Amino acid sequence: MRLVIMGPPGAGKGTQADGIASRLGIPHISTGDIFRANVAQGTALGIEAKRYMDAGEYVPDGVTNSMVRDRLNQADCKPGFLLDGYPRTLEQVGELDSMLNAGGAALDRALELTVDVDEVVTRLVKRAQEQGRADDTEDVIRRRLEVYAEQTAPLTALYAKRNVLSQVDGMGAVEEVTARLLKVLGV
Ligand code: B4P
Repeated sequence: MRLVIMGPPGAGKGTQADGIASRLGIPHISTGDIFRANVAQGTALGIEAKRYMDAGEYVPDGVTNSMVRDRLNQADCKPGFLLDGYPRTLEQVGELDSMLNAGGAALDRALELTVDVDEVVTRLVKRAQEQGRADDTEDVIRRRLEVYAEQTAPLTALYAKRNVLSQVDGMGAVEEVTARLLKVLGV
């Protein structure tokens, strides 16, 4: 299965993607996790990405697209993958299409987690207290939500037009949301 999971910051993408991908036996590819690993290792990619992430902005498409292209070309992605946090812009959608088309494949499903804004802010403020992520301060959270609304929310209409979008309620306990996602996927 070739899947993407979308939703605003704090919707539970990373949380849910872990469980779903291991259940399906496919790799969970989180662009946010890859950027954070690079930041932690102090690579050139990490140094560049950190500037944008700390401000709540998206990392430029050129950087993100080539990183995803390299990852999807690895052998473990042959049977499928779950992309978490990619695509986030119209240009990234086009790039993903061309990466898939090159291998004669297409996206099976785009899962969109829907949540209330108040709930998202509560979750991220809690994570800030627990993990101290640099992009979980209140100002940056607000900016991330704005960037999501401007650049990423419109992408769901595009996937709906292609008949691959499934909207799933992301409110409630983690296990309840997982059960809803698995039901939509028929597993
Ligand atoms: P991400 O790592 O994708 O961060 P995120 O949007 O905050 O989602 P995350 O997966 O962390 O949160 P989750 O909802 O699971 O991106 C970070 C940054 O990287 C971006 O701002 C951008 O700068 C850059 N970036 C990444 N991809 C990019 C791209 N394609 N293009 C350009 N830039 C890119 O969980 C949030 C919290 O909620 C957690 O603490 C979790 O424990 C909690 N939670 C989850 N589900 C819950 C539930 N049901 N109930 C209660 N709490 C819950």
